[in-house]
Amino acid sequence: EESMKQLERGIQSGTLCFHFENLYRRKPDLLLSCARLPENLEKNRYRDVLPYDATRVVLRGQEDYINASHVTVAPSGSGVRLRYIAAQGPLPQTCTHFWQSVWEQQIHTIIMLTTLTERGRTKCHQYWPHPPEVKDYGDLRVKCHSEECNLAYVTRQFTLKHTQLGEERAVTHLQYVAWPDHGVPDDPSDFLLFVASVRERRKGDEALMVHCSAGIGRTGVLITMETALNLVDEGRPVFPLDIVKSLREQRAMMVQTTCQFQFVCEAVLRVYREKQQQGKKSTTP
Ligand code: PTR
Ligand code: PTR
Repeated sequence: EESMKQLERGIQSGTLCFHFENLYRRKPDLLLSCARLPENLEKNRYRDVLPYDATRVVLRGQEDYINASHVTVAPSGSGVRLRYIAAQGPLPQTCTHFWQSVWEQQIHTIIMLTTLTERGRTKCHQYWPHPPEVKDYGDLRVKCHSEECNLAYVTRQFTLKHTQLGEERAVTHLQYVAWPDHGVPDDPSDFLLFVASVRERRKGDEALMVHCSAGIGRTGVLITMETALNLVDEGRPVFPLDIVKSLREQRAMMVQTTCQFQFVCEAVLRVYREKQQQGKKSTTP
C-alpha cells in the first residue's frame, strides 16, 4: 500500500523517471569479452547490445556463444523468484544456437515480443517452420503444429525432437505483435492480458525464454511487469526502479526508454487499483 502511494507520487512528480534516467545502463566493471571475440561478432544482431560474461548462457560444446543472458529476479524478502533467459532475436546464422539453448536450458515457453520486420527493417529471423512443416536446426527437429491468433498475440505449439537422443518435448510460443521497438505496447489492457497468459504458463521454478529484437527494451519491460504483478498478488511492496536495477546487473540496458519505464509504472498502479476495487466488491455482502 505504502509502496503504491510512493509509486503514484513518483509517477506524478516525475522523480521516478528522473531516477530511471540516472541508473547505470551497463555495469562498467562487468566484462563482455566473450561477446567481443572475433568469431562471435557476427552472432550479435547489434554491436552495442552484448551479454555480460558472468550471466551469459553458455552452450554445450565447442561453439558456446549465444547473445542471451540468465536473468533471475528475486526482490529481497518477497518470496518471489522468477527465472528467465533474455535473448536477442535470432539471426539466420544463430537459429541453431537458439534452439540448442532452448533444449539445454529446458525451456517450455518462448515469449517473443517483436514482429519479424518493423518499418521495412528486419528485427528477427523467422526461426521456426510454418505449420505443418518440420525443419532441422542442428540436432533439433522443430515441428510447428498449430498457430492461433487472438487480438494482440499469436500462440504456436511446437514439438522439439532431439534427433541424436530420440527425445521429444513440447514448447509453446507466445508472440506479442502490437509493440514496436523503443516504444510501448499499443494497448495496456491487451498487454496485461498477455502478461497474465505468460504467468499461467509458468510451472515451478522453470525459466522462460524471452526475446525481442535486441533483447533489452521490450524484454526488460515484460520481465519487470511480470515481476511486479507477482509482487502485487503476494501483497508485497513493488519498487520498479529496484527491479530494473537488478535486471541491468544481469543484462545491460534492460528497459530501454523512459517511456517504457513510465508505461510499466502506470500499468502496475492500474493493476493494483483494479485489484483493490475487486477486493472491495467481493467483501460487500
Ligand atoms: N562506452 C563503454 C562501452 O560500452 O564499452 C563503457 C560504458 C558505457 C560504461 C555505458 C558504462 C555505461 O553506462 P552508462 O550509460 O550508465 O554510463
Ligand atoms: N543499436 C540498436 C538501436 O538502438 O536501434 C539496438 C537496439 C535495437 C536496442 C532494438 C533496443 C531495441 O529494442 P528491443 O530490445 O526492444 O528489441
